[in-house]
Amino acid sequence: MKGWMGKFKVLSLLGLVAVFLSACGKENLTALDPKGYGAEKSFDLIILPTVIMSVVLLIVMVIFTLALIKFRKKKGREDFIPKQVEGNQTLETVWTIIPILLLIVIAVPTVIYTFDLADEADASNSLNVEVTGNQYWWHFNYEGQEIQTSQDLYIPVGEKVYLNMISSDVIHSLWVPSLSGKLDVNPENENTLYIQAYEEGVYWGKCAELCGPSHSLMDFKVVVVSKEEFDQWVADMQNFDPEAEPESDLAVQGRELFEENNCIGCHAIGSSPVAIGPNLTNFGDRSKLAGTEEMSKENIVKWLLDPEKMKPGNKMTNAYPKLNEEEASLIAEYLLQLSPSEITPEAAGN
Ligand SMILES: [Cu+2]
Repeated sequence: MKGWMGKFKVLSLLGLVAVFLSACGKENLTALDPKGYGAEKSFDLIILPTVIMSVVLLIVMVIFTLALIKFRKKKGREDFIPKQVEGNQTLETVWTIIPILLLIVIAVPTVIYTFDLADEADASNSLNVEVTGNQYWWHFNYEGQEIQTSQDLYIPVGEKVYLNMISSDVIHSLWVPSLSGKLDVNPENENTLYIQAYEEGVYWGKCAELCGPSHSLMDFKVVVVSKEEFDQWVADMQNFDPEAEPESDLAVQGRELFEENNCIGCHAIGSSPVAIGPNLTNFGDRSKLAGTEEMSKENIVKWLLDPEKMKPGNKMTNAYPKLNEEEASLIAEYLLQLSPSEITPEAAGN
């Protein structure tokens, strides 16, 4: 009975691990299916030690099992004591040298890749994006391009894109598991990471450093598009006129409310560097609301009526006047039509 219970526990644990791993695979939030240079190198560094250590484990378990069988207490030989061996220079030398060799085999590629992934030699002739981590969202400033945006980072496929990262508050960590390794985003010093994506698509990114009550909701997307699409997106973002009159009457009313309530004090629309809250230039194109929620009018209204409920500890909760449902709905109309480009996460596919 006891044995069965033990097996049941092991099976349940394996089941849980399987569920956990499959959840990680959702929305390509996985380091096990690399689609970018940094992720590929990181994956290699997961596989190499795993294979080496599995072989070591296998050999140790085989020797352990053989010893268990060989030196078992046998009937009629209960008092038998095997020959005691003390000190064996050959054995001791072997089991010191083998682990050293194995560690060298793991260390060499680790050191090479570490330097390789920190290499900034191409930064001056590549696309550079200044990334600011905020509780609990990401700001992207395309250096020299007059483009500011939040939450969705557009990059061209195949090219090295340098992310120069700083935090406006606490320590965060940027991680797009299928494209790159992770790197701390500190308030004091700028850290640089480059991303080079192999395939077009939308890749899920996360903050990987506990940074407050909504840390687990600090998600963002990397939208990888072709070079032509990227150039088109850049042109669309640069040509966007934040002053242009919205097409629908509801959106016009929403915009009036947006101005009356001084939303613009924190949220810039256009290339203004104000980034107390997320830049809303292409809000209507975003793949998700607040990082994780479905982008819908209903959810925007929910957010506007009670942001604290969707993202506990966010700055907006105490910073804006309470709206009624009708006002929230009009503002949502205005925000949803902020769509400068046809190059969107939806078009880039998932
Ligand atoms: Cu964070």
